[in-house]
Amino acid sequence: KVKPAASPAADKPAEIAGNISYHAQYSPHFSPLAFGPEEAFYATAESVRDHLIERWNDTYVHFHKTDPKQTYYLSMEYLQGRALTNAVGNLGITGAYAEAVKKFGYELEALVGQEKDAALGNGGLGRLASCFLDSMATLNLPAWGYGLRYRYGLFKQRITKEGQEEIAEDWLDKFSPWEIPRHDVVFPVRFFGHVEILPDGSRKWVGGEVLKALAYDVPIPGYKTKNAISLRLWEAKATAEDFNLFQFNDGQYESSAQLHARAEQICAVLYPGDATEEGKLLRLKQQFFLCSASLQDMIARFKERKADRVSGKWSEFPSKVAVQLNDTHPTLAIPELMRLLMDEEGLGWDEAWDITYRTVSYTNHTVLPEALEKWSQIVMRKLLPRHMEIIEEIDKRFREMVISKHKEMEGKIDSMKVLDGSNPQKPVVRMANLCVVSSHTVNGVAELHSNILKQELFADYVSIWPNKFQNKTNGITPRRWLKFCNPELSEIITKWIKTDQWTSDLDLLTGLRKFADDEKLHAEWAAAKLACKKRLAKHVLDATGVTIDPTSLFDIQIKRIHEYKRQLLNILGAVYRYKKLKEMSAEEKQKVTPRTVMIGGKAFATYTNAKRIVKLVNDVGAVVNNDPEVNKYLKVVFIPNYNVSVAEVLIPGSELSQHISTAGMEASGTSNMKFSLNGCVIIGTLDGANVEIREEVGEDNFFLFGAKADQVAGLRKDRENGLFKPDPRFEEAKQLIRSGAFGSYNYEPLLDSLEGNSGFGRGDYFLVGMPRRSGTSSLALLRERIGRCSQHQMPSVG
Ligand code: DL6
Repeated sequence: KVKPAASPAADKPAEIAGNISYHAQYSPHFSPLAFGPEEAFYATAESVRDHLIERWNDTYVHFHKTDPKQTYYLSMEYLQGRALTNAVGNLGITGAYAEAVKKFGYELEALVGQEKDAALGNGGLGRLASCFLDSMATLNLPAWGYGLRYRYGLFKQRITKEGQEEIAEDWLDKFSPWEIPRHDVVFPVRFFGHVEILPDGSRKWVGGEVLKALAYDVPIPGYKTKNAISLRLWEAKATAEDFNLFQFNDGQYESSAQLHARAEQICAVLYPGDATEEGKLLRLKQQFFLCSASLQDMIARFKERKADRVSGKWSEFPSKVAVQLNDTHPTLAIPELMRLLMDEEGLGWDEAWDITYRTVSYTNHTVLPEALEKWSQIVMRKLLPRHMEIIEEIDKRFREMVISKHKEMEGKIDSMKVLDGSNPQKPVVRMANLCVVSSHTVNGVAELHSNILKQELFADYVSIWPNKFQNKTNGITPRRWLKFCNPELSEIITKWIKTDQWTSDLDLLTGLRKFADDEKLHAEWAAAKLACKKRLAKHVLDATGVTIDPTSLFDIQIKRIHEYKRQLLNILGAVYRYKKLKEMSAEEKQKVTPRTVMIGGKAFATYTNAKRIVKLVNDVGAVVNNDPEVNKYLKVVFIPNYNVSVAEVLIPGSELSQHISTAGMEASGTSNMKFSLNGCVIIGTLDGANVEIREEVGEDNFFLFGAKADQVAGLRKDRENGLFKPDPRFEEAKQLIRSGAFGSYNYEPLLDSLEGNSGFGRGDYFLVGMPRRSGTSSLALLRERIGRCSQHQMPSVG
């Protein structure tokens, strides 16, 4: 055996530079004569990957020997963002690499900017998955993530005169230096076909089409530890046998490679449009593909870790394997584990069920009815006939159990059961119900949300399983979201509390309390904020061409565009502010705090109202920013193509951030945590994790806004009963838009959704026009606090 040469000593920039040079020559993807920033980035990343691979291999061997219980996180989404800064930061080699790349005439930051975001996710749910991986690696946990290797990530958002345009995001345009194709890790995944009953009475799923799942591993390094875990992403492949050479030679090029084309579709994009039957089928295929490949892999590892572990040891499975379902998207893991245990490993129903139940847990991330997945039983039976049988059996046994053991709940069975046939034309499988019935633990993602689950959405199940439901408030990694993205503030914190241990123990930040009134700290803090604001202003100029004033108040709302998140309320507020500025005398304007309102986020391609909101923000910005009478006091900027890297620039530069969802609708939110960590003040409703953030930062440091969750139903009723008296400011803002002040685009449908009986059939379902019950207003408090925190005077314009 020849021992391979070790990767360069992590603390020797000269050795590192040699290794980068080695990669430029011997892992060539470009002409060896070129070494521009792009080539330098790839060679540097490959050099860093050498360190990762060593740790990642050692970690695998370690856990192979110690055979602990391993957590597997199953998620359709991972919003990884860029990896270089995080990798060198977690490995503690940032300085050495910065020095090494200088030898080629580069700054490390410039190379970092060459990396494409891995945007294999949509929003908070995907970023949470990525934060969990980082944290689990840092906590030395034996954990893996499983996902899909989408060819195109979440679309790139381009803003044109028409509004948002979606373009395929080509994160694999060249290649990803972080992934390792695992040609030794391949599993078959079947679709369609039929179920055969074998002579011994057992069942077997046969026929249909069989694709291969090929693993790509992305090593995830922990911070200040050697633990490096895996994010295993599956790619769908067809084989040479599926290629019809005869047809090809006969000129029938398309039909000769049909299965290859179908394989490519599976991992082509994240969340393909599901308005058509084909789209729905493709999404279901994606979900099953992830579940089947991942479970086969887990079972293979379970067997591999103890070679003598044969079928007699299946009862050990739940003490070695924990499967966490990230929302309902990977629900098919439940019937697939049952199928693998029964049909492939020969276990009986009871044993397979006991193992499955003790292995699987489910995290709920939403109470929005339209986001609670329901799959057509007809489609499910066609695509996954054996799984449909298993789901039917789970449903039947659940109903029998309720009748025999919880007679008092019999009247509730209809809403609790898994299969809903109330519309015989369109019978569906309720995925959340399947998860609750089949998981040993169910959690919500913030205290308020978990309480809503227990008291409303899943209340009936609580009487059957009182201990099944838990809360696990979301979290974020303080490395990416403070240490690496805001080095200025991080250094100040470390200096004042005299330790950098806060990077893995955030409670240590309370050490700053005793300096709360120290002017020197305030001055340093303000200087750091200004530096971040200048960086943000440069980003805005580069991305939009709009110049913003870094001394103005930076007021930011960045998140997926959705009516419940109420970006519409925010922009109506900006419209009103604009109108009042127009009415002011020059003298009055002098008293106004200049403000830059920034809104960013992607609207799902088929979500028309969300796209109208994007268009409105852009149209308002175009007028306000070019109006010489007001643009010293107000700018409105739509930040295009919001993604992880953009967030890393925006959040450190924020002073006020908006988390104003209709109470009860935002399960948690995680950007609220990132903003708070970066010294930004939140204006928010008592929703999701806002509630807990407010408890931590104190009421005086949080601008409370709007109705509470338990008032929302009453407010909607009031509206329905005609008891809504519109706030004149709300009416003025709508009127100004209707007047054509922001262009001739037809905003009527959007404004209509705030009135009468449009939208969900109940006008202004999200309570944009009726954000709070009359009475207490936090506006006065808000004015006072903004005035204090930003040293600016608040405008008197609402
Ligand atoms: O739990 C992560 C994240 C929460 O922070 C957000 O509040 C929540 O909206 C999001 N949920 C989803 C699921 N679908 N929807 N809507 O993305 O999860």
